[in-house]
Amino acid sequence: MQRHLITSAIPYINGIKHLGNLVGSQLPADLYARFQRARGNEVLFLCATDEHGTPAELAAAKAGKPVAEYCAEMHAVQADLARGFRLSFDHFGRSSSPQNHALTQHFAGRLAEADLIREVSERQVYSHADGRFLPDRYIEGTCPNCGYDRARGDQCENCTKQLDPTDLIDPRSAISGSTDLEVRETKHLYLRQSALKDDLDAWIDTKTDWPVLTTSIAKKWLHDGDGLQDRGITRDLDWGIPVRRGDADWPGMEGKVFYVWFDAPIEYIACAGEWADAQGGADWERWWRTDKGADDVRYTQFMGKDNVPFHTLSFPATILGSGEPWKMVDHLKSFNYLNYDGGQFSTSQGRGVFMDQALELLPADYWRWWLLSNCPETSDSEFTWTLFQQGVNKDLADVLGNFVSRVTKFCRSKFGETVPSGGEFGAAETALIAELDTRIAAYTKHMDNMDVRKSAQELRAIWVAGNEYLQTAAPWSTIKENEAQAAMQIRVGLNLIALYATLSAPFLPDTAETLRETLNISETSWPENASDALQSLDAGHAFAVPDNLFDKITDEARAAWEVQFAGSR
Ligand code: B3M
Ligand code: ZN
Repeated sequence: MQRHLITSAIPYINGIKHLGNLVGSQLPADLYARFQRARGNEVLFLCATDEHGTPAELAAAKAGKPVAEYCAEMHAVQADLARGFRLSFDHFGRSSSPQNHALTQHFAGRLAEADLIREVSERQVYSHADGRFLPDRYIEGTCPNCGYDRARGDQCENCTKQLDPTDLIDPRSAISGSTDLEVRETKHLYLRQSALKDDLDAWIDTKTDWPVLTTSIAKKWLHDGDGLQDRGITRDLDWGIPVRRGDADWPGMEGKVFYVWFDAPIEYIACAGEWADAQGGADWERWWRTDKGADDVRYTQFMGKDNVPFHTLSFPATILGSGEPWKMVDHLKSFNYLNYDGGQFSTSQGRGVFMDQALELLPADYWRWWLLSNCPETSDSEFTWTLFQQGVNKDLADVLGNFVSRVTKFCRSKFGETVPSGGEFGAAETALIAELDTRIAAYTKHMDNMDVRKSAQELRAIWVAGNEYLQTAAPWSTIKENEAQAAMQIRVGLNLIALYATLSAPFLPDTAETLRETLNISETSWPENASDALQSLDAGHAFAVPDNLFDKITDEARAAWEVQFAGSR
């Protein structure tokens, strides 16, 4: 039995996530976790909300609520939607948890002891009207390079030039619009990543099975220009984890908090502590400390491509720098972007379909199937209502749903609602078994490798194989001359449904559950071989005919949704 630690990038707290966010980390992570559990492996699957940083503060202010209250509410909302999409986290934690406070401060203390933190005096823009220092991207002004009048303090969106806030002409606060700004001296802590460059380089070199895309991003940051830069890990904000050195105060750092990207990945570890506490004291260190049993854990992270540098460099720098035996990531699965109907999904512009809206339209499995089978794996991919309608109607309704309906209804009408007896396997069944053996092996391999689209294609092919068998065997004709043979054919059909329940469960957990209830079977184990799998339901076993598994999306519904989602939320 293998042990799999699986984490999804933790979604920001400020608002409900769109389908592009969902398919870029949480959903494929869930697919993998469900698959590994189904294989009989031990899994700890963790996710959380990322609750610190300026966006959280601003969203709370906009909602007119204290930040802590806002975060607690939004965590509950996101947890509820995660359940709605059947994301099977062992724990859905919060980066604002006491466990993460303690652990983040612990890491900072260890890094300071290892002389990996230095203090830097900086000049930063303070806004009197807002009563706060402004992060670079919350300062707007005119670009000195191209004259664009809405350039941000970190970069000009128009000409892409990297900027310093002090470069901007006529700078103003992007929060209030106020021009009453002042440059003030403030002190911050920097993590000396440059001192860890060789260690990181050597560690990345051991990751020979990582996609080139991932290692090349890491190598670029390590070697381009002046090489890996030290990173500010503190901020002048009210909301966040107070800067401390372990349990001790940090003189000169009063009133400051750690930068959100410093504490967010540490939450992967703290979340295991939250999980353990919620279990009444389970042993979480056996998942995270290589000196306490985690050396045989395989750790996989899922994330969008923009998160890769933080997971290949910043977080590993924190761990390596601590000098403690924490488990480091083994495999890192990253995704490109899902676009929405010719543009981008956008939280700030409310463009696209958001998780709550999706579940109001259709059950989770429709979305899970389409999103996973079209996920932006090797390149960006696109959601359109037409593509969505096609995928759902063809794959789910015509192939899987139709198969289940035909087999169960035919059986009921000719043999009643029990698995019929009689007949022997012949050439058609032998051929089906051979095809299934090949395909199940391929499917299992793709799932193990996290090749999501290939997995979906193979699963679809397995459903198609059943349809083709049924079409060729044609029990509705066979029964006219040879009832025993028709009984055998339909028995194969019913066993195929049981097999589909098992194989489809990682993609379609609710449908799998319905199929198991229909067939009156409990949790099934991953098939060893197709021959046994097709003989798992004995003659005489009672079943029920399910309601239609999937409704087709009509052209009217599609057209209405296109209009409904054309504007912004
Ligand atoms: N919250 C960004 C994102 O959701 C950030 C990920 C943190 S992972 C430690 O894409
Ligand atoms: Zn510009």
